[in-house]
Parts: sequence; structure tokens; C-alpha cells
Amino acid sequence: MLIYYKSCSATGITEEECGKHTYKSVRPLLKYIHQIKEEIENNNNIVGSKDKEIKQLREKLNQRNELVIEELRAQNEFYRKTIKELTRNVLLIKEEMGKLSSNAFKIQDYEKQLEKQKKINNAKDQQINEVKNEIGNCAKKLKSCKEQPVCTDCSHFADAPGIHKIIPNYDPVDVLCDSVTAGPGWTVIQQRINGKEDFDRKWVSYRSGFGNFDGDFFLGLEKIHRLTRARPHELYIHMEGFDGIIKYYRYDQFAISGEDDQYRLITLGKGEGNATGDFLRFHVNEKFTTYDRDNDSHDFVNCAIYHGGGWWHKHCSYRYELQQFNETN
Ligand SMILES: [Ca+2]
Repeated sequence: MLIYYKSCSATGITEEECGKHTYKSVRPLLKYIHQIKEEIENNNNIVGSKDKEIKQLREKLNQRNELVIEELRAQNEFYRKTIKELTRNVLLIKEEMGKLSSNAFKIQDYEKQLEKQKKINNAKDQQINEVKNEIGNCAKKLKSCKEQPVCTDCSHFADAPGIHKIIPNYDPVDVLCDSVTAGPGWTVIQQRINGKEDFDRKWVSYRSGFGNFDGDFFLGLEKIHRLTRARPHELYIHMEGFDGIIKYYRYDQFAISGEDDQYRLITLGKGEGNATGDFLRFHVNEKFTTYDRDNDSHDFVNCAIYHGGGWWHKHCSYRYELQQFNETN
């Protein structure tokens, strides 16, 4: 006996065909299987959707990777160029450092020279300061000198006759000032009041002067020359005899030359007085003569020896004021 089993399905027809047999017992199973099949289909759909999403993400990722790679390439190129530039700069720096190194010795030499020059400059600055100080001191002295009146002759001591120091030109000279004999401010170049001084002297003695201001003296040819050269001078000759009679003669211009011209009597100017005759004028333009230096005009005689005293002798016959002091002078 053959039995044909006709399978049953969950469809309505099968249900009708198989309802009489086992359909009732397998029906839930068939439903469950059907649900499983639907779920599997749904899951397959979901998987397909996920695969599609994964594919899209992969494409995005690939695109992103390509961008990153491109950016990295660009950066790599930039760094490569930068490294190349830096390398070139390093070479240049090395080259410059080499030059600097070679110049370092020169710089050291320059620094040594500069240090030496600084010392020289400091020394010069010190010298300049010393000179400035000296100039300042000189300026103070000059100002002090300007503020002090320079007494060039006895006129500055008209109210205080006596011994004073005057500066006729540049060297000071001690002189005896007289404001009684002929008025104020006269300089005494010769004085004979007691006969104690010997006037029969050598040339050097007449040149330098001799005697004392409180007695007989001669101021000296060199000083008289400096006085009369510095400014115009008058000459006043005052003579008082042992009988008390006073004679005088006054000349308005008196000057003698220097030693190189033997202290020649250059001029007397105009003269006037109560003495007998203008005896001194005879001697104008004569050189000074002493017993050891004959400058007079006498061809055979030294008048200083003849008369016993220095003078501007022309001949030996005229009286003068430097011969030996006796009761006839
Ligand atoms: Ca002579």
C-alpha cells in the first residue's frame, strides 16, 4: 500500500487541504517560520542599507584621505623648499662666519689701536686741561695786572715823594721821586749833596748806576735811557752853592740813546733858567765818556781823565755836573 504525503503550507488552500490532518498542530510553526522569513528579509534589507552606507562612508573616507594626502604632499613640498632655503642660508652664514673669523684678528688689532689712541687722547686731554688751567691762571693774573695801575714814572707818587718802584717799560726800577725841588712828580737821576760818593768811575759803574738815594748817587745810564725812551721827559738841573744861592736850568725835552750808541745825549729841547748860560747844550749829540772809555770829540785827550768824572764830553773846556765835588761846583 502506497501512501502519498501531500505537504501542507500555511496558505489558505493548504489549510483547507491539510486542515483535516496535522495542519492544526503545525500551523503555529508555519506562522513562526513565515515570521522568521520576513525578519530575515527585513534583516537582509537592513544589511543592504548598511552596506550601502558603509560604501558611502568608505568613499567619503577615501576622498578625505586623498585630500589629506594632497595636503601632506603640499606641506612636504613646502618643507622641502624651506629646508633647501635654510641649507643655503646656513652655507651663507658659514661663509660670513668665516669672513668674520678672519676679520676678528683685524678687529682685535683695531681694538688695541683704539685703546692706545684712547690713552693718547686722555694724556692730551690732561695736557689740554693743564693748559686751560694755566690760561685761566694767566687770565686771572692779567685781570689782576689790569686792575692794578702801572706806575710808569714818579708822577704817580706826586703826593708821596721818596723811594718807589716804577715800571717805565717792562722791567721795574727803583727810583727817588721828588716833589719839592721843581714841583710834583720828578725822578731824580743824579744827586750830590754831601760829596761822599766818588764820581770818577768806570763805564760799567756809570752804566749801572752807583751811590745811595739818601746821599750822592747816579741813577745809571741804562735806566735813564729806558726812562727817556719810554715817554718824553724834561730835565731840571738844580744847583745850590755853599753860599746858599740856588741856580737852575730847565729843558723841555731830554733823552739819551742806548749803550749801542754809547748813551749819546740825543736832545734837550728848549731850555730856560737863571744859571749863567745854556752850558749843557754844548754837549748835545755827544756820546758818554768815562776814564776807561774815550768817546769824546777831543782828538788827543780823554776829557773824563782830564776832569775826573764821566760826562757827554765834546771838548774838555766846559763845566759839567759829574766832575769831582768841591766848593766850586
Ligand atoms: Ca778823546
